[in-house]
Amino acid sequence: MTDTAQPTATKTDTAAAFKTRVFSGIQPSGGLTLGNYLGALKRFVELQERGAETIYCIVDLHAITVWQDPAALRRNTRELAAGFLASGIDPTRSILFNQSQVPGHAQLAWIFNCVARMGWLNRMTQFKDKAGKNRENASVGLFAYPTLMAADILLYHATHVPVGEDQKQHLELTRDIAIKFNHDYGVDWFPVVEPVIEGPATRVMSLRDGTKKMSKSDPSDMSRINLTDDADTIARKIRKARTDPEPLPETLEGLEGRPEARNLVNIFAALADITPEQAIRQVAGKQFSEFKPMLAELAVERLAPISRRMAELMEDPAEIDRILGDGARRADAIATPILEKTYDIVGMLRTRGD
Ligand code: AQP
Repeated sequence: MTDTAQPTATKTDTAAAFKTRVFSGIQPSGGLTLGNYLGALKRFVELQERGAETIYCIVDLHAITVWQDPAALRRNTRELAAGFLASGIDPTRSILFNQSQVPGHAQLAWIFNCVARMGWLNRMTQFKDKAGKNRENASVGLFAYPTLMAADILLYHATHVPVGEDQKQHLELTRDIAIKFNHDYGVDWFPVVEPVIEGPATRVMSLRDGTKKMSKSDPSDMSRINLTDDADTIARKIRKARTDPEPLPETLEGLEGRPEARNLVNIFAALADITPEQAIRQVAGKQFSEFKPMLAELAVERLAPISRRMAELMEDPAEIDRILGDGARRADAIATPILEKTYDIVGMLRTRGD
């Protein structure tokens, strides 16, 4: 994606010319983490500010691929919406909505279930990680998760998808589905999407294990910083973050084989809006006893206004619902003609006339 988010090269085809349209989503499967903020939300706001057409989705249909308590799902959906808004998403400039309010996602996903191959899905590492040893007992939805994700993106003819490193494989599958659909039906209909994986925090790691992704569903709350954590909790989690006994090195190469140290330096860089190279120059030679309080102070400074704003927004759930409903109507207006054309390409009769 270019800095100015200018329209990319256009291909005229059966649809309108493809232009830059950004789509991304986050699951309401628990509270937001620092990983979600740095790897996703902060970047979503940057794209909005660059003037791209931005569509952001709270992917509740994805969340239920593992069990969600219904009351918790409703609360988490509103809280995630509050997280988007508090981070700087402006619902008049971006479209913000929850996935289940636009039926086209599930409808297009079914078509893609018939395009994607079992072998492709069998290779998805996220399914293997999430299903663990209990594969036989995983939901069919968890297995088919990537086809729904492809539908989310292609339902809008999105061209650019900002995600963290963990979603790269799913994005490649989305490209494969678009290419196979276009090939099978002899059309040039779905765009081949570009992942936008940029910045120092495309993979924020657990504070307890620098080889594992920071995740909202990790059983240990100490492994992550939640956007709702207060200043004391953030400082305590950073103080207790696993590290090694060596001081910080002079260069990034010196972080080789030190995943926990590397993670904290990357987090520092992302929060300070500097590169990891600049970050290591600032903290070179410091012991963790000195670096961790610096990091905690910066994290609190950056996150406290967001968490305060989220709490204020959560006091008015009706307003959040209104914003999501309005976003869903606007998203649906883009999605419906694309879905209808797709049905037509596939050969489904459309005779209701409404
Ligand atoms: N640790 C991370 N570092 C960088 N980016 C991250 N993202 C998630 N964790 C990190 C990015 O956040 C977006 C939304 O992710 P998601 O909630 O839809 O699903 P996920 O990647 O599975 O996130 P979690 O926190 O691990 O959720 P659970 O625990 O429910 O599975 C994506 O762009 C993702 O890359």
